[in-house]
Amino acid sequence: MTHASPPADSGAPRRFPVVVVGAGPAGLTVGNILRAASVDCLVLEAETREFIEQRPRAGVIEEWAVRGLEKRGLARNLLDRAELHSACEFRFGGERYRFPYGELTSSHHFVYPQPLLVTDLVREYADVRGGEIRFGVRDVELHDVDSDRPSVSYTCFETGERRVVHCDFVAGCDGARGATRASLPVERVRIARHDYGVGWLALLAEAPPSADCVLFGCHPRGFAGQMPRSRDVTRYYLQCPPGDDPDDWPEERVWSELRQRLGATGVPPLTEGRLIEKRVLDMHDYVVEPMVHGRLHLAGDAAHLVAPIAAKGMNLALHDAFLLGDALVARLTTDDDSGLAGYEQACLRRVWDYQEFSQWLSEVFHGTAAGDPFRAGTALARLRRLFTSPAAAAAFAEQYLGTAARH
Ligand code: RFL
Repeated sequence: MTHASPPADSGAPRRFPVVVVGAGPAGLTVGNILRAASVDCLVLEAETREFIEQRPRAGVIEEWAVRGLEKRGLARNLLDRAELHSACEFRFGGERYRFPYGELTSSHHFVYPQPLLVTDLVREYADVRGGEIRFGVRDVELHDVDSDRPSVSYTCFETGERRVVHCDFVAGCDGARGATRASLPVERVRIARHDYGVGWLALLAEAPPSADCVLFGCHPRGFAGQMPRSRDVTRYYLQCPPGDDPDDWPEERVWSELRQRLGATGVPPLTEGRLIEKRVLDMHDYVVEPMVHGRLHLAGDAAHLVAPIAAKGMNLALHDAFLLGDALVARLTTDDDSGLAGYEQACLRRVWDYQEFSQWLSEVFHGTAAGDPFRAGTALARLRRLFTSPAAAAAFAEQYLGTAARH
């Protein structure tokens, strides 16, 4: 919410050129870019450091995003430890079909769990580049973002006191449930939303991957997916009704469904293990416009959510963060405004491209189980086309890897 003027600060008011709200991949990347240029900034995070370093989420990072992190000195551990993937496998009609996207694009997916990336980014920001960060903050409020003297107030975790920070710019990187989006003027905001009408039971199993690549099972019982995360932990997904109760999915039921939906001629049995995460995600997307209001710039899930169907969300968050970090540095060090002026358009072109691809892929994944023979027929046609038409395969690989030269 935007408040006309900040409340009195119970301590000495501070001033930072930039306040970043949210220490996810977007916020921490912006913070690191600013610190590399010796621009001071303050990151405000609602959770503890331990919590954000362990929160399991994404795992697939596109090569252009890895190179963007590398260019900014943020990919050392990732490049040492990430697994490089160059193929995925579709299973449908009782058969398996390997899709070697690395051969088609010379580009790869890097598998590196989000908590490891966040751990690297926090360490680099706070411990190496000397960035300031407050954990456990409450009730973040933005003030006067439509003026050239914005400020941010929050309740301090340690003292319970209200603090005020004056700044030149606010980066709203506080994810899908954050507070900064509420500062956009109600009369100008447009939220474009798409509901898929399906849920995914998102699972983490304490077990080695069942295959060396991502698996997509398109089955009349519903979609199933396998995404390797590390040598000991594997993510699985099972399509389910939206709003389903995870408690209705005991371990035996989960493994039985996975075996059926990922079954195909000649495949080895799944490597089963204890389930350490089990939650239902209602699959939906949204895009918030404008992403910019005065001195507030939104980035990542705060501005746009893309269901994890095509593993794109963190990649988009990093794309925004590269653009925003570089643009803020240009503005604050050389008075060059061009990056900030073009920020929203540059973000949204890739955002809409990825949203469209997720929608396309959703039909491939879910069409077979839609209970509609027409949708099942067209879903199968899309799948077969990937393995019969080199042009269709090349187009799919480009979108799956995000390698288009222009968006
Ligand atoms: P984040 O990561 O949500 O970070 C936002 C941070 O802001 C904090 N926060 C606040 N701080 C202060 N005040 C407030 N009022 C605040 N409210 C919130 C939060 O605690 C948090 O630390 O947003 P960011 O940086 O935009 O990054 C987005 C990504 O996290 C997200 O898009 C991905 O996780 C999506 N996603 C995937 N993306 C990929 O690119 N590849 C994948 O393989 C992939 N797999 C996934 C995913 C998301 C999943 N879930 C849980 C929806 C798999 C799953 C299961």
